Amino acid sequence: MSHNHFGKLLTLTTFGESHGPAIGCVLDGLPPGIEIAPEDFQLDLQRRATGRTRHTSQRHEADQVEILSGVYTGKTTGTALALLIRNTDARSKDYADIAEQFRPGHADYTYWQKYGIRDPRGGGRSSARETTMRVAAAVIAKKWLRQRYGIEIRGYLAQIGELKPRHFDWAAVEQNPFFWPDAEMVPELEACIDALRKSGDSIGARVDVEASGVPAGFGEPIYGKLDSDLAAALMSINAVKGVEIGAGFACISQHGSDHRDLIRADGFASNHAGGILGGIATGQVVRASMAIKPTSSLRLPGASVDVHGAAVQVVTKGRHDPCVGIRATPIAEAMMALVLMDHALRHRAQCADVGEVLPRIPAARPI
Ligand code: EPS
Repeated sequence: MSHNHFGKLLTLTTFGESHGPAIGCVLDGLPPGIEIAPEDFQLDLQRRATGRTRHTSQRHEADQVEILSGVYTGKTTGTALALLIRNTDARSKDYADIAEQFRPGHADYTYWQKYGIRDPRGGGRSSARETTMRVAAAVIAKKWLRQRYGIEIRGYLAQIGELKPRHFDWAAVEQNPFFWPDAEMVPELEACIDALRKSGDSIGARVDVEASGVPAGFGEPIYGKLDSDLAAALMSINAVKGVEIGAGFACISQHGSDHRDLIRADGFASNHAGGILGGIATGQVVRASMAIKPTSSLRLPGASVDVHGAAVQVVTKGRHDPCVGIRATPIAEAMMALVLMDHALRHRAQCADVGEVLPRIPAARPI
C-alpha cells in the first residue's frame, strides 16, 4: 500500500530519497520502437533543476540519466524502462539540528505519524527531488505524444504572490528563469525573490499548463475521467494545494449561458470546459492550473515540537527555494504528459476500431 506508482496502461513507479545514493524510476507499458538517448533528458531536467539561477535552491546536481533497461539499439523494447540518477550534491549536515523536530507546514510530522520512522535528510522521500524522475519519464511521453498525435504540452508561471502577468507572450516563457509570459516584469520578479531570500520567507505561486492537439475521445467516463486523473496527478506534486480544470473555481459565479462553450460549425466559441466534458476530451486545448503553497523550510523561527513533544522554535538551514513554483512548470507539463499518454493507450486499447467520428469541431481560437 505504498503508492509509489500511478497510471493504468503506462505506469510510473519512482524510488529514492533526496540524500540517498540515487533516485530512479520504472516506466512500464511503453510501446516498442520509441527512439530514446540519454541526452534527450537533459533539456527538461535542466528546466526543472535547482541551482540554475540565484532564485532557486543552490544545490547543484548533475542530473545525469542512466538508462538501465528497456532500450536496445536506441529504441524502447516494450519492456520496463528503468532510469537512474545518482545524487551528487546532498549536504545532510544541514538537517542535523532538525532531525528530531517537525517543520511547521512540512510533511515531517505526517510521515512520522504514519511510519514511526523517517529519513530527515533533505526531507527524504517527501523532497521535491523526487519530481526529477517524473520529468525524466515524461520526456518519453512528450516525445511519443508529439510524434504520434501532434500533441504539444507547455506551461508557464501564472502568478507569484500577488504578481500576475500584465501581458502574455508565449515566446517570453522560455527566455527567463521564471517561465513568466511577460518579459517586462522579470525585474519585478527578481526583486520580489531577492527580497524574500533576504527576509528568509517564502511565497506561493500558480502554474498553468495546457496540451494542444489532444484528440476528441481521450479520457474515460465516471471513475477514469481525464480531468480526475489530471487533477490527481497535478495534486500529487509536492506543495500543490489546489487544481483547477478550465474555468475551475471561476465557474462558481458564472451563468450557464456564459460558461457553456457554444458550438459553431467553424469551431467552439470558447473553452471554459478546459477541453474536457464528461471526463472525455473535446478536441479543444486541455487546460489546468495548480496552486503551490509557499515553501515550509524557512530560516525564520517557527513554533513546533520535537519527537518528544517538547516545544521548540524550528529554524531550517540549508539551500531552499523561496518559491518552489518557479521550478514547477516542467513538473506540471510532465504530469500532464504522463496522464495523456496513459489515456492515449487506454483509448487505443478499447476504441481504436471506432475510427473518426463526424462532425469534428475545431478548437476555439486562443484568446
Ligand atoms: C528540497 C530541499 C532542497 C532542494 C531540493 C528540494 O534540498 P537540499 O536541502 O538537499 O539542498 O535543493 O530540491 C532538489 C534537490 C531538486 O532536485 O529538486 C525539499 O525540501 O523538498
